[in-house]
Formats: sequence, structure tokens, C-alpha cells
Amino acid sequence: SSDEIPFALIEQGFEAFPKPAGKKFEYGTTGIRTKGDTLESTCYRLAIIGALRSKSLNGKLIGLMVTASHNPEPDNGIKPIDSRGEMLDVTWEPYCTAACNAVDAQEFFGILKKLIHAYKIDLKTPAKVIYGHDTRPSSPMLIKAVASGLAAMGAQTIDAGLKTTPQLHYLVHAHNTAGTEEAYGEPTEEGYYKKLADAFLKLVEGKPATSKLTVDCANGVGAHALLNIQKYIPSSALEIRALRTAIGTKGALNDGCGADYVKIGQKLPKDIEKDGVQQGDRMCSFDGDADRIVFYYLRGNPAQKDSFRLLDGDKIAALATDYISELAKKAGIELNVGCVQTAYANGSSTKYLEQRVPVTCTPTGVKHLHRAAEHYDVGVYFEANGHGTVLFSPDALKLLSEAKPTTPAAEDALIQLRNLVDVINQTVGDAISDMLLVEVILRSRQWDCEEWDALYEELPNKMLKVIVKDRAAFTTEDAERRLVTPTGLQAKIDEVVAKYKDARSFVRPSGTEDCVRVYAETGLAAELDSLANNVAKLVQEASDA
Ligand code: G16
Repeated sequence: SSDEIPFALIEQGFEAFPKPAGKKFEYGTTGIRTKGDTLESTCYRLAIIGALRSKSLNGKLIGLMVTASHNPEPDNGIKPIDSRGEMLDVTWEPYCTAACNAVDAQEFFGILKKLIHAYKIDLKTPAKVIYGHDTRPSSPMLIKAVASGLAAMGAQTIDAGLKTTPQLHYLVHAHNTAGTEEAYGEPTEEGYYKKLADAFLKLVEGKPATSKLTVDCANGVGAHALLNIQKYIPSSALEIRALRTAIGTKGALNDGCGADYVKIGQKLPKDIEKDGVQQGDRMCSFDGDADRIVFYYLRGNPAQKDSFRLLDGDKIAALATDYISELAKKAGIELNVGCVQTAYANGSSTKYLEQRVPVTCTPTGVKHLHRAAEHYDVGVYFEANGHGTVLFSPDALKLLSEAKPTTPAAEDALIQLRNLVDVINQTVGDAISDMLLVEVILRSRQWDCEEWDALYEELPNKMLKVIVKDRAAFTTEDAERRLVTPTGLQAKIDEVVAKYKDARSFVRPSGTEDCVRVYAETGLAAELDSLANNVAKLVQEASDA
């Protein structure tokens, strides 16, 4: 490797992947995301930054995932993954934004130089980058731009091909820990399935199987992962009915299905009744890159609108928190279990959890929740939309491996905890892993959905999108619970909210879609629409003013 940046080579690609004139890119909730056909320049440039990131981490492997997750099929994006399998260090985000917006090669080089200086990057260190993509039609074209940027940097590369986002996170962590005491697993896609499946099979051994699970794969890459993991989990251990698996059908991805559709609409995937879904069936939906999951079922008369019951990220957090706390107690080990949520967490879920464990609230985005969860021995973090996981700290892992249980019951609990660590993706929220986690807990408790649902009753809630002229005009504080700008808008929202019983509402700009989101929650279901619409109206007025 040379100790200089290969500007001439980089410039060739820079010209080959021109930035669409006038387009502004912004590093958002998980990376850069917008219309897929405008993203080649961004992918090329972030590949170069990715290579620098790897160099700055002493040549550790980093990841680049091409996906737009829950967004519509024509969208795409790129999510950079850091060397421990977590999201990219947030201090790099402004460099990414600036690099993607640079209008010419000179400006781009200036940004690279600043980055190299700020992080004292030794350019002689080799770079290693793994990249993967979801099922979007624009992915192959964007992967070419990524590969070209990495080639210009002389980086060592691994083309992981079609992967779920959490699989790519797994691969990064597994590669970087291979052969060490922390070895996370075999660094292959098969290794991922084996690790999860092995742990799952141990966890459910000897426990009577529950009814079949219906999975909506959002017509995305989750279908591929689900099919593959079934090679390692026989249907006698978990009976799965996979629906919405049409990966190759144009326009099908996330269309009328998937975790976001179900959560926001609080309804079944479109036309799923035609698949013979019945009252009491346990169902779940993945999102487009399989990093989120929500569960649901029909209670009472399926013909009635309110028979749909959602078991979202909040309910998963409650289920997991209780279960892990209980196991720790049984095993006789002291673990500081805590929960991390965002402002979207239902008020009832926060209340439920706060009665049991410490609870932290962070801004939206797994990067924020993940970091906060690291403060606990066991950090359960879930966004209401179903994105989340459970982190076990190095201290907790040590405790688990060294504990000497004194009774058979304590020993059982300890073994269960150890296997739970392996079934739960420790790098990021993962629909497949979370699905298995929920199945394990329900089976241990011999619960159906209704019993799980009964943990608490959520407050009526609603989410709206408002299309505004400039979402950057909306800035927030207090973990996004309050607006700072537009000036005066928060006071007006407070005034409206005060008119409703047990109400809460907040407004924040989306970091993945071009809109402002409004969340509303009320004590009285009949007042919900009125509150949400009134707040949305205030947002629209502020934008038009
Ligand atoms: C991403 C993030 C999530 C976030 C969601 C919506 O999900 O990973 O943490 O909750 O976007 O973010 P926003 O409200 O800023 O648009 P995904 O599944 O789309 O990658």
C-alpha cells in the first residue's frame, strides 16, 4: 500500500459516477437513503470513505450494505457498518454527507484530506471491506459503484451478495473476531444460520411445540434467509408458513405487506385473508431487509375491525425483559437488566417496564439505542416499529460463563441464558433472530399470542406523515420529544395536547423518508384521530408559513 491517496484513480470513478445536479444528500437515521437511481455517486464516494474507515481501524473489516429497508422498492440506500458489527461511528456522518454533496473532485479530495487528518489515518494500512445488498432492482448498479470505489482505493474486498442487513452485520463481527477469544461465529452465511439454529434447538429442546407461525417476508430478502434457516430447523421444531416470498416480482417489495405496513396501518398485510389466516394464528412480518419484526394475531371475530391485535417492538421488549430477569433470578446471578426505547414507545409499555427495570429514552435509530443499551449488563432495546435486540455486556458474559449454580433449577436457567445469548444477534436488530427469541419465550411459557398480549394494554396511538417543503426546518431536543424549530410550533402543539385526556404527541423529521412524522397517543380512542390531525395541521401550517 502507498502512503498517499490515489487521487488520479479516484478521480476517474468520480467522473464516471456523476452526482445528479442540484441533489442534496443527507446522512440520516441509518445512512444515506433516497431514490435508487440517484445514488451511484453516493455509493462510489461512501465506498472510498468506508475504505478509509477500515484503515483508521487498523485494517479491520467494515461493511457496506446497499438497502432501503422498509422504503418503497424504487428507493435505495447505503448503510455503513463498523468493525464490531455496529452502525458507523456517528462522528463520521458529517464527512459522509459532505463527501456525497461535493460538486467536484477537488472538493471531494479536500474532504478526504480533512478526514485523514482528523482521524490520523495511516494510509499504508490496508483496507478491508465487505459489501452486500437486498433484493431491490437498483442494487446491482449501486454495487458496481461500491466495488469501483473500493478498487480505486486498492481495498481488499468481500462481495457478500444477497444478504439481510443483520447478516452483513454478523459477518463483519464474525470476521473481525475469528480466531480470538471473542469469536462470534463462523464468518459465512451458513455459519449464521447454524449459530442461530443450534441455539434455538437447544433452547426449545424438550418443550412441547406451539402452533405454526405465519411469516410475511415483505417479498424481500427475509424470504431467502427464512428459507435457508429452515434447512437447519426441522418443521417438527418450528412449523413455519412463509408468505409474501416473491423476491423476483417487480414492485412487490414492501407493497401492502411488511413490518412497516402492518405497524403503521395497524392492520394485516393486504389480502392475507385470502391465504386462509384464522383467528388466533400467530403471525409476524419482516421488513424489506429483515432487520425488523412485528407480531400480530386476530382476537375474537375476525370480521370485526378491532380484532387485529399488534404485538410490536414494545411488546417484544416487555416479553424479553421479563423472561431474562426471571431466568437471572432463577440462576441466582445478579444482572442489571435495562431497557432502551424511543419516544415512539407506547406510554403503557414504558409504564410497564419502568415498574420492573431502569428505562432509557433515546432518539430514533438503532445507533442511539445500541449505545445506550451498552450501559446495562443486559440491555434490551427495541423501537416500537420492531427494530431491536438484546445486548449482553462483556461482564454479563463473564458472569454467565463462570457462575456455579447450586440447584438443578438454577443450572437449567443458566444454560437457558447462555443459549439465549447465541440466538440473539449481538450486533443489531434482526428479524430472524428476534423471531426465534420470541418463539423460545412463548414456548417456555406455553403462551399463545393472547397471553403475551395481556402483559399490558397499549394506549390508542397513531402515526402520520406530513410532506413539508423542508424537513430540515424541523429540529428537536429531549430525545426528539420536543421541537426546537420552527420557533413557536412546540408551544402550539403543547396547547393542543393539553385539551385531550392522557395525551402525548410529538413531531420529528424522518431520517429515511422525505417527510415529517407525527406521533399521537391518547387515553380515549375516540379522541385519537382528532389529536393526530390537529397536530399534523399545525405542522403543515408551520411549513407553509
Ligand atoms: C430505520 C432505522 C430505524 C428507524 C427507521 C425509521 O429502519 O434503522 O431505527 O426507526 O428507519 O426512521 P425515521 O423515522 O427516521 O424515518 P429501517 O428498517 O428502515 O432501516
